[in-house]
Amino acid sequence: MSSTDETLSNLSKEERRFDPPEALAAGANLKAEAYERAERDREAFWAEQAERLHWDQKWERVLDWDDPPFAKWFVGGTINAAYNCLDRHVDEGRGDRTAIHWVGEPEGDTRSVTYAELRDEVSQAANALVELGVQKGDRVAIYMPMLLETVVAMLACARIGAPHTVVFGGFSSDALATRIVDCGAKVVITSDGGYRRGNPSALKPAVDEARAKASERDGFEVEKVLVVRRTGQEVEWDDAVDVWWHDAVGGASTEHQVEFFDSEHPLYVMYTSGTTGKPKGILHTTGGYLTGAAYTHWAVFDLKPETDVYWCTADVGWVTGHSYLVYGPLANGATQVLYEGTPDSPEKGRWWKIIEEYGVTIFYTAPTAIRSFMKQGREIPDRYDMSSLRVLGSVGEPINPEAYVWYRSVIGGDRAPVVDTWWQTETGAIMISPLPGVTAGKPGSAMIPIPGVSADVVTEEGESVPNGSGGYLVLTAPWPSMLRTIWGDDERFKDTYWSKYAQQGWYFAGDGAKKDDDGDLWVLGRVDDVMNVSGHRLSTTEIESALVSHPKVAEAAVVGAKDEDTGQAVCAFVILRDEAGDGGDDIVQELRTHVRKEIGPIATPRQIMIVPELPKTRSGKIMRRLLRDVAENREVGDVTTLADSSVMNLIQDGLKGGK
Ligand code: 6R9
Repeated sequence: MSSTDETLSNLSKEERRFDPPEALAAGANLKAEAYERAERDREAFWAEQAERLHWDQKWERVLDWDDPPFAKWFVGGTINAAYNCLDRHVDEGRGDRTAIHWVGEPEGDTRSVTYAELRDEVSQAANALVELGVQKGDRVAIYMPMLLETVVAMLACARIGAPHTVVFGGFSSDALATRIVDCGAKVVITSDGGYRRGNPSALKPAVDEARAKASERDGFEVEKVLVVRRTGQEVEWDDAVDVWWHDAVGGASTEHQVEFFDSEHPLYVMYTSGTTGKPKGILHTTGGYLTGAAYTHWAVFDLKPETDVYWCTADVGWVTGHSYLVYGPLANGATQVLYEGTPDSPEKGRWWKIIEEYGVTIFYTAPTAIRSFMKQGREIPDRYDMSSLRVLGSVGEPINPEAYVWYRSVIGGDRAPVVDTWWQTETGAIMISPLPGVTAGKPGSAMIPIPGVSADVVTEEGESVPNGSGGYLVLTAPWPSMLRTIWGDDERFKDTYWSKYAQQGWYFAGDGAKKDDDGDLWVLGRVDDVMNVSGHRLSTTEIESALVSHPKVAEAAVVGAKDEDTGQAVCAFVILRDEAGDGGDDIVQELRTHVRKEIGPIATPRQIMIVPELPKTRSGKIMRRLLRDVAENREVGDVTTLADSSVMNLIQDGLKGGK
């Protein structure tokens, strides 16, 4: 047996299965029959999903795929995303339902708004934007913390047909300037600052800098900056450009005549990093995107809008915040929590306290957060009553089996199923996931595509791999919430996603995946995270999971570093659990032996470095590129997209100091 085969069979040795709870299965929104129904007539299935929304004019054709890869969905239909997220609920008698329980970071600083109240505020903001000169088709950049006004700003843009581009508040002024210029944003919406880890942190100065950079570097002039007052900190003010939100929006009328746009009207541009330095502006349009977001939020989380309290911890500056904090839940009339701050402020149990206080029933977060809670130990969550939870979600990277089991058991009380949801900025909505009332969950596997979606794992040549083998993950049929292009760069759009399997017309996701013996999918991470050691393909994720399954390990990141002998060698960066102390003298050897035992000799790390932190982006993805720099003794590259750019110093200082 080759080492690769050995690795594969180790993977499929995961024998734990978790059946859906009986009550959940009995009352599930989507039942097993949906898979077959969708397969029989995919377009009819999607048309049925689009019926969840209000269309002013119904479409004439479900899908126009005459000029691939440029898709048009629900051709001829007219729709307004903000109307669907708000007015429709009010018109249909749900106006008094709480839309959002907003929880500020400072304790006691909370505000809950109903659908009717939110509709009024969005109408005011829409009127204010029109007053500032924003018209249908103009782009608006949003650079905000997690405030109610952030959601209001996004929906106000949607209401008037001005595509928004939300830039994560942790990004630098440089990153902001690049995005403003790339999509030509006329107006920027921001705030004086926000609260993080107990302190106000400024945002407006970065907007001032970005505006100056855009002007000096590219001759691009931002016309207006709309500023929400959140922290009350001092801000520089340019009367010709800056406008206070409370003046412009607060003083506007709550009456705003809604307009319905073509189904393919641009809804937003979300920038995501590519393999080159220039970020890609992923374009999503209205009808198909909203259909995908609403359907998946309802099906994958089994949402019951009358009784559920939903909470997604993602930042709105990330696609998950768009689909599963704004558009999906609001289109479905859900009641949800929106939390401003960090998980450990003012104390480590803050998230669990919020779950207890608001009776959260559906909770959606990222594996990186779960692993950091594992590191702190179960005593903290155990202090809170989280018996309200009935479905748990995971997104952003593969969830290690140990983290999955911990999540299900400690947070979900051995009761709530975990849905491991695979998707991308580009896919707009969840593509591969268990269904909580149907699937027997398997720790570490995202299982199979949801009804309506068609995926496969294929070889370089495009042949479907047999069960038990790995390859590239592809989506083999168009879906409504698919990206329409890269803003201003159709060629890059075709090249990046559609050229590898041009003949077959498949979407290349850029992820490696495997099918286990049952045909269930295991997403292994980006193809560029796949290492090649002595000609054997090894996944960083698999070795990370092996490390995390050791009782002393909290988190691990693995990279392939250049090696004279083997091409690449496995280098691991490991954070130990608090209770493991410094791990003991033999910790490195102990971990190497553990990996060898778990996966096989070929996977044994050449080097294991014990570190205090790992470099992560705001969406929780480990920036392996930077770790590769350390492993290959290079100067560390660009750190601007890190959530905390001082982490690399911590790691390097730690390594110099011993171990
Ligand atoms: C939603 C989001 C997309 C990439 C994707 C993959 C990784 C996301 C995953 C997962 C394994 C999951 N990814 N979810 N890998 N299992 N459940 O994360 O979008 O920021 O565009 O990242 O994230 O590598 O290709 P985005």
